[in-house]
Amino acid sequence: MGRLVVVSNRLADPRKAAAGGLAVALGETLKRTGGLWFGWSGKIVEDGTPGEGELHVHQAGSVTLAELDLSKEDHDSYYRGYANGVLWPVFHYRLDLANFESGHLGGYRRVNQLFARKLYPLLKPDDIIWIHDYHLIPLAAELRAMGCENRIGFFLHIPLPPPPILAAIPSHEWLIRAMFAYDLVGFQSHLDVQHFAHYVKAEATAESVGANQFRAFNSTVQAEAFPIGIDVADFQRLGRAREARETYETTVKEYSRRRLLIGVDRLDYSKGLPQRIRAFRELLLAYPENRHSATLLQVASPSREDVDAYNDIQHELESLCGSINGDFGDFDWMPIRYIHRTVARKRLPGLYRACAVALVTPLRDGMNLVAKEFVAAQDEEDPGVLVLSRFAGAAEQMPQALMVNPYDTHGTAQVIQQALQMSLGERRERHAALLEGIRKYDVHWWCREFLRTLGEAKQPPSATEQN
Ligand code: ADQ
Repeated sequence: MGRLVVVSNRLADPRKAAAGGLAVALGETLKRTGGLWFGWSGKIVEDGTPGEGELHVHQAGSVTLAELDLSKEDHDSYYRGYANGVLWPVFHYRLDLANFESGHLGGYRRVNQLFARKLYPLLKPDDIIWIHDYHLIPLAAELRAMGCENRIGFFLHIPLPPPPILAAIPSHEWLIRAMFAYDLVGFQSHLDVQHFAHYVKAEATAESVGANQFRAFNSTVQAEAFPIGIDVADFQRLGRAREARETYETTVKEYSRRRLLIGVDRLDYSKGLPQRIRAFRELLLAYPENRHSATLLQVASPSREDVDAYNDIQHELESLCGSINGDFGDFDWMPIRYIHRTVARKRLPGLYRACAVALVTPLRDGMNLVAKEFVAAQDEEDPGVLVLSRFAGAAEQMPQALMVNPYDTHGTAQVIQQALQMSLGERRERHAALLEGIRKYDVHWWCREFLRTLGEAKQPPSATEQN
C-alpha cells in the first residue's frame, strides 16, 4: 500500500503515553508507510486573516506531522459555530440545541478549503487519504475540485441521524453530496449506514449499484459500518502497571464494603448524565437497601466550555448531584462523588476494575469506548457488570451487556439493581462473551478493515466527473 495520509481536526502524537487507542492504531500504519498526519495545530491566531493559516511541518520518527494554525474568526465559525454548534447536536438528534446561524457555514467551507489548499501540495500520487469526522466532511470534494485523484476514505465517529432529522440542516444536500467525493464512507453502526442509504435514496434519488454502493451526483460511493474498538491488549497491559494497581487498591480501600458504580465521560449533553444521575436517585428511592452501600463515582472531563449548551449541562449536573447528596447523604456516606476532571489514562483501568457496575448511558453515541474499556479492565474471575444504553453504537456489538433506555428513569434503576444483584456465574458468562467480542473487533481490526476496504473500493473517480 502507498503512504497513509490521515486528516483529522486535531492530531495526537502516537508516541505519547496519553495517546488513546485510535492514535496508536493509526500511528502504526503511519509509521509503517512513512505517512503524514495533517490537522489543526490547536493554535488560534487572534488577529489572523480568515481562510489563511501558517502550516508547521515536522517529523516524529518516520511520520510527518503537518499542523495548521487557524484565525480566530475561522475557528469561531468552523469549529465552534458549525461543527460543534450545528453538526454535533443535529447528528446526536438534538435539533433543539442547534444554532443554524448562516455565517457559520461559510466558515466551515472556508476552513475545509484552507485544509485542501495546504494539504494538496503535500500529496503524492499513490497516497491513500483517510479523513476523519464531522469537522471535515467536504474536504474530499475540495481536494477533488483541485484535481486530486487519490483514493480517499472518510470515517464518521459520531452517529448519522435518520433523514427527517438530517434534513433540518439548511445545507443538508450539499453536505451529503460532499460524501460522494469519497471512495469509501465508514460509519460506526449498521443503523448509521441504514440512515445514509435511506437519505440518499429519498433525497438524492441514489441507486444501489452493488453491495453497499450508491450512485448519485455522477459518482459512486461505498458506505459501510466499521465499528471502532479499543486496543484491548494495550489497555490490559496498562491495567497491570503500577499506577493502575495503586488506583485499584486505594479505591477499594476507600470504599470498603460499598458497592461502586462508575461513569466516565466527557461532559457532553449527548452522554445522558442528568438522566443517569436521576436513575441513580430512583435506585436509592425504589431499592432503599442500596443507601449507605452504593456509591456512584462520576468522572466528567471538561469539554467545549466555550459552547453555551455545555455550561448549561454542567450547572444542571452540579445541582442534581448536590441535591441527591443533600437528600440521601450521611456523615459516613455520600451517594455520589462527582469529579469534574480528566482521569489520567494510566489510572483508568484500576478505577474500572474497582467498580461493580459501569453506567454507560448516552442518549446517543457514535460508539462509546468507555463501555469497551470497562470490559477490558475487569478481573475475569470476578467481573463487574456493564449497563449500556441501547442508543450507543456499542449496543449493536455488545448484546451481553444489560441494556437500558436512558430516558426511562425507573426502568434504568431496575436494571442497575439487577446489575448489583447479578450472580457471579452470570457475570462471568456475560463478561467472557463481551471480552471475546472486543478482542476480535479491536482498534487494529478497525484500522485494517477500513484500509483494506478502501484499497479495494471502486477506482477513484476522475476529477472531471465531480463537477
Ligand atoms: P467521545 O465522545 O469523546 O468520542 P468516548 O468513545 O466515550 O467518546 O471516549 C473517548 C475516550 O475518552 C475514552 O478512551 C475514554 O476513556 C476517554 N475519557 C472520557 N471521559 C474521560 C474522563 N473524564 N477522564 C479520562 N478519560 C476520559 C467520539 C464519539 C464516540 C466514539 C469515539 C471514537 O462521540 O461515540 O466512540 O469518538 O470513535
